[in-house]
Order: sequence, then C-alpha cells, then structure tokens
Amino acid sequence: MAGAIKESKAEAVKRESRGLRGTLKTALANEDSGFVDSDAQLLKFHGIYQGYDRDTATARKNQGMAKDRRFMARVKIPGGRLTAEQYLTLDALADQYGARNLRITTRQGIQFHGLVKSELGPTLNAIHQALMTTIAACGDVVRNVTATPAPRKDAVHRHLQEMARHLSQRFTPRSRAYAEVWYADEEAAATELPTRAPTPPAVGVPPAGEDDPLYGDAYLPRKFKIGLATPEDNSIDVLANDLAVIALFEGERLTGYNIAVGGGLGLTHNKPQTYPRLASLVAFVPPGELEAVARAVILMQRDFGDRADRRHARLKYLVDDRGLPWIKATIERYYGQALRDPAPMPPFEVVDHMGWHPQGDGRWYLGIPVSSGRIEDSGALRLRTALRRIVGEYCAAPVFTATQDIILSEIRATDRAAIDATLREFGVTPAEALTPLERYAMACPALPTCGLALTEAERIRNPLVAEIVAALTRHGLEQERISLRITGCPNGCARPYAGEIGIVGRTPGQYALFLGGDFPGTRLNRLVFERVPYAQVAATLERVFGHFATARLEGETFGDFCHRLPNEALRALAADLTDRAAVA
Ligand code: SRM
Ligand code: SF4
Repeated sequence: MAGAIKESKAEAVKRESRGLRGTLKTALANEDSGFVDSDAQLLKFHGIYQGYDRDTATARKNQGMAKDRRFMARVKIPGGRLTAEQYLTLDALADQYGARNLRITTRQGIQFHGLVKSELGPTLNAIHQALMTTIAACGDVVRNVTATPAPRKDAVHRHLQEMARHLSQRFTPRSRAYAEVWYADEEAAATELPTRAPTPPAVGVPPAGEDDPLYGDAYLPRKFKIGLATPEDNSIDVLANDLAVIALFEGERLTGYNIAVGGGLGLTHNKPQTYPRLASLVAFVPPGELEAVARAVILMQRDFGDRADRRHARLKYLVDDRGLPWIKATIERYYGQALRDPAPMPPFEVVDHMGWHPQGDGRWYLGIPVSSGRIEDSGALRLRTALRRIVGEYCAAPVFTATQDIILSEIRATDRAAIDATLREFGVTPAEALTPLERYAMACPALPTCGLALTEAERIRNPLVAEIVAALTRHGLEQERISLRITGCPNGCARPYAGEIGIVGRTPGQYALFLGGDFPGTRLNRLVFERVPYAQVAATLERVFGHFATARLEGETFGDFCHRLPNEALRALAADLTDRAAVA
C-alpha cells in the first residue's frame, strides 16, 4: 500500500489521473501524432497502445524523420462471443481505419493495428455504437475474461459464457473518463450506457457511476486476468490466469467452482526472479458465490500486490512470497467466510473445436483455423472476405477462441455445404487438411507492431511451422498432437511456456527453445536451448523428434517425453547444431 514503500512511477500516474482522464481529452485535439508518456500509460486502460511502425523506424531515423506513430486498439470480448452484426461492424472498421485486418487475440479479443491518432475517436465510437467496448482491454485492471468457447446449447457452456460476461462487467472500472474522452455524442458521454434495451447484447460495457470501491484511485498494481473453464475443456489455458475458475458440473447441474490463483507467464531473460507460473488450486466456491470470492481475490491483490516493482507486481509473486495458507486466509478475510478446500476433479482435457460440430439444438458450429489469429485477405487466401460473406449471409455468430481461431455458430444443417464451398472459393484451408501441429500452433504479433518484440513471431510462423511439420513427417510423426507456441520476446503472449514446445525470441534472429509442457496446459515446459539461430530452430527440434520416434515409451506424448529426459540428454542430441545453445 502507499506510504512505506517507494512506489513505481506508474502508480503516481494512475493516482493523479483523475479517474483515468489525465490530459487525454485535450491531447486528442492537438496536432501531435502521439500522446505524452503519462497519457500513453492511461490510454491502456482505454484499450489503446501507443506504438510505432518498427519496420520503418531505422530508415526514418536515418533520414531525420520522426517515428511513424501508430496505435493498436483492443476490443474486449468476454468469452470471445459476438453477434453477427457486431462482427460485421468490426470488419467494416478494418476497412475504414488501420491496417485492413482484424487480429484475434489469445484472450478471445480483437485487435486493430496501424491506427493513427485521428482514427482513434471514430473507431471507438463505432465500437461503442455496436455495443462493444475497449475499456479495460488493457491496463492495471481485470482484463477480458476468457471462457471455453464451444457454442454448445447446454447448461455448462451457457453458464461459462454468461459468467464471463457477468464478471467482465462487474469488474470494469466505473470511471466515466472513457465516455468523456471518446464518445462524440454528449448524451452517450453523460449516461455511459445506451439507454435503449441492448439488442444485440452489450459486450463488457461497464455499469454507470464514478465511485469505484473495487479499484480506488490507483487501480491494481498490475494487469489481472480471469479465465473460466471446465476440466473437460481447458482449451483456454485457464491456469495461465491470475484467477483460474474451473466450473464443476454433475451432468447439467453446477456443483460449484474450484479456484486457482497466481497464474502468469511473463519472464525476463536472465532474471530468474521473474518466471512463468501456473495457478495453484486454493479453494472450492459454491454456486452463487463466485463473484464475491473473485472480488476478494482482486481486493487482496489490490492491497498487497507489489506497487514498487512492476516486474514483481503480478499476483503470482504475492502467492509465492506469502504462501498458499496466507493467500487462502486473506481471501477468506475479504470474502467474510471460510472457504472449503478444492473439490476433487477429473484431469484436464482439451477439446478440438475446429471443423463441424452439432450445437445441441439442431444447428451447427464450424471452427476455422486462423493462422496467428490474423483475419485478412492476402494473395489467394481471402479469409476476411470469406468470413464477412458467411457471417452476413447466414447470420453466423462468431466466437473467438483463445487459440486465435474463429468458430461460426448458429448454422443450419442445410447451409453447411454452401459454407464449405464459400471457404473453398476463397482459399481457406479446412481444419481437417491441417496436421495437428499446424492446427494448434500459435504466434504473437511481435514485429512490426509490438514495441517489446526482440524477434519475429507471427511473420515467421507459417514458414517455421512448415519446416517443423516437414521434420516431423520425416520421422513419421506428422499426426502427433503437439502444441507449439511462438513469441517474439519472453513476455509470453502466445503462452509459450504452457505449450509442449515454446519458441521464444531471445535476441534478434535467435530463439530460446522451451520443451516438456503438456498438451492440457497443466505443466510448464522448461528452457532447454537458450540461443538457437532462426535457421537452426527446425533442425534442432528435428533431432529431438528423431529420438522421440525411436525412444518414446508406449503412448508417451512429445511433451511427456521431453519432460522425462534431462536437459543434458536433449542438448546432446543437437550439440553440433547448437554449440552456443547450452544453458547453465
Ligand atoms: Fe500480451 C504486453 C499482445 C496475451 C503477457 N501483449 C503486450 C503488448 C501490449 C506489448 C506492450 O505492452 O507494449 C502486446 C501488443 C502487441 C501487438 O503488436 O499487438 C501484447 N498479449 C498480446 C496479444 C495480442 C497476443 C496475441 O498473440 O494475441 C494478447 C492479447 C490478449 C487480450 O486480448 O487481452 C496477449 N499477454 C497475453 C498473454 C496470454 C494470456 O493472457 O492468456 C500473456 C501471458 C499471461 C500473463 O499475463 O502472464 C501476456 N503481454 C504479456 C506481458 C507480460 C506480463 C508479465 O506479467 O510479465 C506483457 C508486458 C507487460 O505487461 O509488461 C504483454
Ligand atoms: Fe510483444 Fe513479446 Fe507479447 Fe510477442 S510476447 S506480443 S513480442 S510483448
């Protein structure tokens, strides 16, 4: 808390921001292409990142020109679910402003890249008109709440979706700053919420009112993430969240929730005091009590999280510093009641949502893999056009997955063949034509939009995955289900440490390879090769694949195999390729 410690600069910016206003409104009206640092920090709470085009930065500098200032806006979509109309609004915005594409995020949101300052207001207003929002998509608050995406019409999936939306709304900051700064319509700014009954439903729009008992004036020490899954389907990597909620059902009856705390993946290379961590099970919460317990966890982090060192500010460090008994007792104190120990639950599984599946009400949903979540038209692949046409013609409601893919729901059986034909016409590869590795590979945006990227990720995903699939094929392993995640730096945005293979940008052109996670997301992988030049990444993995093909135990997965072998054994396989790759 304030007082005894020396708080980081970010804390002062928040406290002095007058409820996230800063000088944003006046800055928006001036001629500058960007915002001053303190406003740029506040912009994050409004769902906006200030950056620049990194591809042109050096050339521009050499010519004495300023950086090409660009912004990213992130739409918060709890559970990833939109109506067809909402999707079409986002699609149209991609043509009006920014980079003519939509980027599905690893937390089921949508990002617009390449915006210039004057486009921010119109973009946010159009999003608001379609009853969506970017508030709290970023910043030191509860971010987009993720949920198992399957649009099945049963009590389990309905509950997860409704709860994701509910928690997201309840934990959205109440400040009117967002409305004041961005909404063109004064009435909207005054009321914050549209006055008419929202159809389609509002997605993550906050309740009106300024007083914010949850966040106070300094908000949280750091970002805070919540995910909702079931043991039967952990396709969202629920344990990577600060607060992981595992809903337990007997048939269609909710029996309660196991909650786990302290997940988070960011690390800094060579700083062992920073590390990825999966959330630890802490308690069982009866039905009807989840919001109150979640609030207690958030309040604990607000009051005890580290406000001096942002690298040590996530809940995961509080959990490790204080220990689980203290954490549980403190949650109980804020909640006001004792909590039961976690209930027994089955092992986690991951359901494949790609391809056609029945919804359970006579209609169907179709999962379409999207490479790195980038919905665009590029060469022969015109994914954006195909999706626009299908969503528009068949009123197919999209759900974004935490694996950066899209599910189109509410489809009649009689429309399936025509939809398949549309996808073929626009060059979209169906899920069945991909190998499991291609299907499950993820990559973060990295260059040129991410200011923190050390290496490429999204732009090398397809060629690198193709090389790795070729390597697997040479060993007869192309049908192995292996999760692969690529990021351009160690922050972990595509959850590389929760995959069986994590390829993490180390220095320009070089990657660290992490191996040995499990597919259902319950075990972190570990650093095996520290600096592998890009050109050697697939070859290095191939050595491990070769050994796996001959020395695996019966039924052993690739992740389990790498987990079983010591680092020395894995490194020895590729010693001639990776002389400089050994780690201490
Ligand atoms: Fe992330 C920062 C992109 C999910 C951990 N993340 C960033 C920024 C905003 C860079 C920045 O701060 O300047 C990236 C913008 C890049 C760009 O050009 O768009 C960025 N993160 C993303 C997305 C778009 C990656 C993607 O491939 O989809 C994801 C947006 C999710 C959303 O809709 O909210 C995204 N980021 C994640 C995840 C995965 C998750 O939550 O499931 C993680 C790891 C889990 C975690 O939070 O620990 C993640 N992002 C980070 C971190 C490290 C946080 C830490 O505690 O160390 C940073 C850097 C930071 O916060 O200082 C970061
Ligand atoms: Fe940027 Fe690093 Fe996140 Fe990739 S992992 S988007 S490079 S912060």
